[in-house]
Amino acid sequence: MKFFLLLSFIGFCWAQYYPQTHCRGTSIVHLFEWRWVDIAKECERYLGPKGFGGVQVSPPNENIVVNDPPRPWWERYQPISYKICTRSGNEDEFRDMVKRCNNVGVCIYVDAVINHMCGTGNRAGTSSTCGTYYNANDRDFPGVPYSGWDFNDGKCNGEIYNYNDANEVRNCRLSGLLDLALEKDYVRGKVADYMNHLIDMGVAGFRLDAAKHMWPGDIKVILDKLHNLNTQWFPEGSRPFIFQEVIDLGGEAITSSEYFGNGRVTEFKYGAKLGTVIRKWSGEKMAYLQNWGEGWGFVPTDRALVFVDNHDNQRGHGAGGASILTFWDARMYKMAVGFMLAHPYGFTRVMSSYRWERNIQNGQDLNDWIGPPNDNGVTKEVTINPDTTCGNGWVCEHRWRQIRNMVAFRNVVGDQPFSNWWDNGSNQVAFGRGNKGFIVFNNDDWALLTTLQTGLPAGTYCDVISGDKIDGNCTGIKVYVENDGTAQFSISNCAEDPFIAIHVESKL
Ligand code: QV4
Ligand code: CA
Repeated sequence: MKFFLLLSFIGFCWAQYYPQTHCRGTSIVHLFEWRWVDIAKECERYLGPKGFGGVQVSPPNENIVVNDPPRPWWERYQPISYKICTRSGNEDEFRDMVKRCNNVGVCIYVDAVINHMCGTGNRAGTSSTCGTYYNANDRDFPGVPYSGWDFNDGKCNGEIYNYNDANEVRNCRLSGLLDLALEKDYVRGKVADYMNHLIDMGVAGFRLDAAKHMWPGDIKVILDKLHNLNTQWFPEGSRPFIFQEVIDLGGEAITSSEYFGNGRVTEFKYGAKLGTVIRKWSGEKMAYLQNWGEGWGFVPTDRALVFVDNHDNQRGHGAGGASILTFWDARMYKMAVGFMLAHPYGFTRVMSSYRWERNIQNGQDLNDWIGPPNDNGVTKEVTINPDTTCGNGWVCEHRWRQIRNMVAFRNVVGDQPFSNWWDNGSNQVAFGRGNKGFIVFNNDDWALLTTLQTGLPAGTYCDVISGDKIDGNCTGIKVYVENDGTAQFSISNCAEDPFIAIHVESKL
């Protein structure tokens, strides 16, 4: 009995770093700007069956309606109240989505915007997604309610300029957004009430937006007020999974390690560096990835939330710069996402985007504000084409065969160790995950033809990048593993996808 108690204690006190086992899957997908009704359907028809562990949803709380520019995606990062009422849907639709996704083992993680309310530049009115009145000039948000007492004006009356001053970064306004006084019990109570309302519906955890701009101690007090997860789906005593948005590329007063006690942190170095390597910029090459992870100066693997791109840096917001790979660079993007999902480092998040008409002038996209596909501001439905891709302008990277199959690869290999590394000293590399999976990349400008130790049992395997294993057949490349575990790999540098991945469940 004592042993079980110890295990359950470890389980629960580490819960903020790992999703609940009910969330069957080792990756989550950010369905950016999707409507709740569409997410519910996607959980049942795709994410559950394909082994996605969860969905990060866009902020579900009422936000300001911005008309200039017309309905930008970023209006959802300017809260007006904590009513579940946005372009993605109302509370009933949200509740139904959580239930239907949980019922197929796909957990819901809410993007919690709790550092601030709307920008100071907005005047008063009811231009909000639920019609709630607000007066930014008077710091008046009757929908919560918040008043002047609840903001940091007394501590700091301006914007954040100096990222080397930790007080300024926490107490001043990020891009002019009214900064909440999170050291006040009243404000902490309102934020916790909002998050508990979501937890009681069945939400399994949170992305904490702009966490760098909140004191770690204030976050901790709020997290300690959170309820245990809903026992309709989660074991008694389960705690929410937490990942904090902290952009730390080094050189600032604030470091991500300050936030480790609260949960995981977003590791922005990951996507920036991986993009540089796959693009072969600055002399980087894939052979250098042998010590990928903490060896590259990233946070410890059990504190890292990793991704190739996110909703900010895929359009030049936030951090990462020009090296960030996105769906616009599809061939390289699939290699980067494939590498991320095969490698053991960190907890992985896949981006799922919508297309917009870029207008790049001097390296900046003047259309970086464009919101989701819509009809006069009403977000469009996610339609599914006969070939399983998405229509209506939704990119659905998570449905691309190469990415969907690598999400499955990560589930199959579990916690098997990084093994059997090989490289040609340039951009041809390979590595395994114990005796469960193996992946080979050719990012050089010449063919790869070599025999490698895979660590896998002998047999014929279907490559899950070029195809699928369907009814006992491979629709793509076959790989023959000999009794000694070796296999010959041939990858043209002109291949549509110059990488091959096999695992024990793609074996014939
Ligand atoms: C403008 C002026 C300000 C002025 C203000 C007055 O720039 O100087 O004081 O008006 O109101 C939008 C506009 C921005 C405008 C602001 C407030 O782009 O020009 O300020 O609204 O009206 C997203 C977008 C921002 C957007 C914001 C709010 O990226 O452009 O600002 O939503 O709508 C740092 C942080 C990191 C942050 C990242 C973007 O450390 O936490 O910047 N990332 C998260 C989210 C991100 C979001 C926010 C934080 C804010 O991922 O999407 O910003 O919630 O690195
Ligand atoms: Ca703040």
